[in-house]
Amino acid sequence: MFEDKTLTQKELWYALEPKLFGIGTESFVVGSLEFYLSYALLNKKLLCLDMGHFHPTELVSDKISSILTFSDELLLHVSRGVRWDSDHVVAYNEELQSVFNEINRAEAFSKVNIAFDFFDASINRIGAWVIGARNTLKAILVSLLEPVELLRKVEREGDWAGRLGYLEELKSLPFGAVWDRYCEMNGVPVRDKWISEMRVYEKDVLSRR
Ligand SMILES: [Mn+2]
Repeated sequence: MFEDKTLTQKELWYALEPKLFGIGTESFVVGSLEFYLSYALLNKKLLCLDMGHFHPTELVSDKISSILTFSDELLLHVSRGVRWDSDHVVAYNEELQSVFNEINRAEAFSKVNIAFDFFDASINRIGAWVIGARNTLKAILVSLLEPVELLRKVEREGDWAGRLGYLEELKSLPFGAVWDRYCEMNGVPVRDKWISEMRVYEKDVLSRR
């Protein structure tokens, strides 16, 4: 569908982002998932999944593999929902991890265009940006640590208890040490050291504006 387009081309892409609104418009929302998914597939546009614009019990991680079955690419708005509202600072939570696990398991990092849009006007904006960016990168890194081949093998063998067992054991492996090492290798602050750097930047740069 988008075979002649790559991330390096400065071509204007159109994406449609469905939303489930919770304030007064429940009875009629033009940009529903059903409407935009159908429109995007029919008119060869990208569908954008905003992690904060679905029903609180509806998971974006559940939708990725199904949509990629019919669309070559996808736009992912990495965000954190609060009720039906989006654009809150990305937290490292189960759904964030599940989204990237799904992308990795589907070998779809080249098909999912990952984008940010989040803020919190009540906190330092550098802090908001860094917290959300680090959490997203951490979730991507942790997804890449998953032994997907092993999981596929036990699944193919019909060893469901084995699959669930591995998935559960994976959750408490020491991924924090890998993340720390990754930060160290890339010359960025390890663990909470970025917080003091943020404070210095706030004092020396932001306060002068
Ligand atoms: Mn959005």
